Amino acid sequence: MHEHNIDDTIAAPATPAGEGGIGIVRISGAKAIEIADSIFVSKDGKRVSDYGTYTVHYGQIVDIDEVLLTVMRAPKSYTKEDVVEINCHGGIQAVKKVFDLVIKRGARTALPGEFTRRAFLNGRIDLAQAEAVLDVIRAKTEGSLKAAVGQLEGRLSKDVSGMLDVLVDIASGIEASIDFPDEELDIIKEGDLEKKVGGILDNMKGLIESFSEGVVLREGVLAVICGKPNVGKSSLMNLLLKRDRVIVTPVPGTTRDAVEEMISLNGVPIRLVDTAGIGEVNDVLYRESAGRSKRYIDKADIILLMLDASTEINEEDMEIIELVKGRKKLVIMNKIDLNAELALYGTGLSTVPATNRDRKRRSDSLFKGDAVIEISVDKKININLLERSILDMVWSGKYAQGESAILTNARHKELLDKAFNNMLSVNKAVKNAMHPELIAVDLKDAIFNLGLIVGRSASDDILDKIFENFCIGK
Ligand SMILES: Nc1nc2c(ncn2[C@@H]2O[C@H](COP(=O)(O)OP(=O)(O)OP(=O)(O)O)[C@@H](O)[C@H]2O)c(=O)[nH]1
Ligand SMILES: [Mg+2]
Repeated sequence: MHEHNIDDTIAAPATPAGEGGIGIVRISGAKAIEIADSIFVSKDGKRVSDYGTYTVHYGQIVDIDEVLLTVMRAPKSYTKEDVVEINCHGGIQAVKKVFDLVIKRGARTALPGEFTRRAFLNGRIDLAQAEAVLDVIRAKTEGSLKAAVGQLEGRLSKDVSGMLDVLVDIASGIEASIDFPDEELDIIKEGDLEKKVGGILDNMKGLIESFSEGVVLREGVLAVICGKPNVGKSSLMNLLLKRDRVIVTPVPGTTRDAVEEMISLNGVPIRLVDTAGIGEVNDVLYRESAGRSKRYIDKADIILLMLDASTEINEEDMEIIELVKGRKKLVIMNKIDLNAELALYGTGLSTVPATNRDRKRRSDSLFKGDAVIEISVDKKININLLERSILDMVWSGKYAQGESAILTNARHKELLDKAFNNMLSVNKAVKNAMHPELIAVDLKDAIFNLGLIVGRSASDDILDKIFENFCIGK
C-alpha cells in the first residue's frame, strides 16, 4: 500500500518528460515555500517567503537554469496547501535537476494523482470532481471535454448532493418517527414522502440513462468500415480523417491491416477503423488480414457496411452482409458518381433514382431496418448526410448536449444503479406503508451508495484505486 502522509510536502514534474518549451516542477505542502526559498535566487533580491500569493518571479536555480517561480499560498491553491511551481526550460535535464534538488531539500516524490487527492482530502473538490480532472486531461474531443469540464465544475456533484440532502432529510424524519412513534410527524404523512421518493427515482433514472451517452463522450464509439475489396473503404477513411492516412489504389486488396484513428463528429469522438476488404482472395496474407477485419467487426459499436453502388450486389457482398446481419449498421452505397442517375439523385436535382428502383428494392429487403445512404467519396456527394447519419446512430436521436449532468464514469454508474435499487425498495416499503424501520434500512444504503460518488464515506482503498490511474504531477 502506498504511503499518503498528508503532512509531507510533495513534489513532481507536472509536465511530460521530453522536449518542450517549458517544464514545470510543482511543490505542495507546508514546506513548499521554505524548500523553494533554499534553492531560488531571485533577481529582485527578495526571498520566496516574502512573496504574496498568485505572484510570479524571475530568478535562478543555482547552477541549473533560469526560471519563473509561481507562488500560490494556502488555502487558495490547487491542493489548498502552499504550492510553488517552478517553470524551467523544457527538456529532460533541467526539469530533472530542479526536481532532484527539491527532493534533496526535503520534499517527497508525489504519488500518481496525489495533488488532486489532496485537493479532495482538503475539501476543495469532491471525489466526482477529482475524477473529472483525469477526464479533462484525457478528453478526446470538444464533446468529451465539455462533459468532463461540466463534471469538474460540479454539475454531477450538485445533482448528487441535492439528492443526498433530500434523502438525509427523509431519513432523519423517519428516525424521529421511530424514536417518537406516538407523535404524528410530518415526514411520513400522506403522499408527501411518496412524492419525494418518486422525484429521487426519476432523477436517478435520468442520470443512469445518460450513461450510454457519457461513455461515448469519454471513450468514443468504435465505428468499423467494412466491405469487399475496392469499394472505397480507405477512400472514406481518408476523407473523414481529412488527410491521406491510408493507401488508396484501384487494385483490390490494397489494405492489408486494420487502421484505427480518432475523428470528431460535432465534438463526438469516433474511433474510425478502415479494414482490409473481405472477399475471394486466397493467400496467407489475405487470410490474416480478413481475420483482423472480422475481429474488428466483432468489436464494433457501429458497422459502416460499404457496397459499390455502380455494380450489382454479388456473392462477396453477400458474405459480408451475412457476417454483419443483425448488427447496428449503416449501409453505405459508394461510387454513385459512376451512375448518372444516382449521381443526379445525390445532388438533389433528381429525387427518384428511376433506373435503380430494382436495386433499391433489393437493398431495401436486404437491409430491413438499417439506414441506407448513397454517396460518392470521389465527388464528395452526401458526405454531410453520411456524417449526420453516423451521429444519429450514435445517439439514436435522443441526445442533445444540454446543461444537465451526464454520467460518464463506470464507477458512478455502478453506485447509482445500487442506489436506484435501494430507492426502489424504499418506494415499495413506503407504498405498502411498512414499518419505518424497514424503510430506514434501504434509505441508509441509498445514502451510502450515493455518498460514495462524491466521496463521502470513501475508504482509502477506493481512493487508491481511483488515483492510481492519474499521472504523477497531477
Ligand atoms: N468513381 C469513384 N471511385 C471511387 C470512389 N471511392 C473510391 N473510389 C476508387 O475506388 C478505388 C478503390 O478505393 P479504396 O479506397 O482503395 O478501396 P478499399 O475499399 O479500401 O479497397 P481495399 O483496401 O482493397 O479493400 C480507388 O481507385 C478509388 O479512387 C467513388 O466514390 N467514386
Ligand atoms: Mg482499403
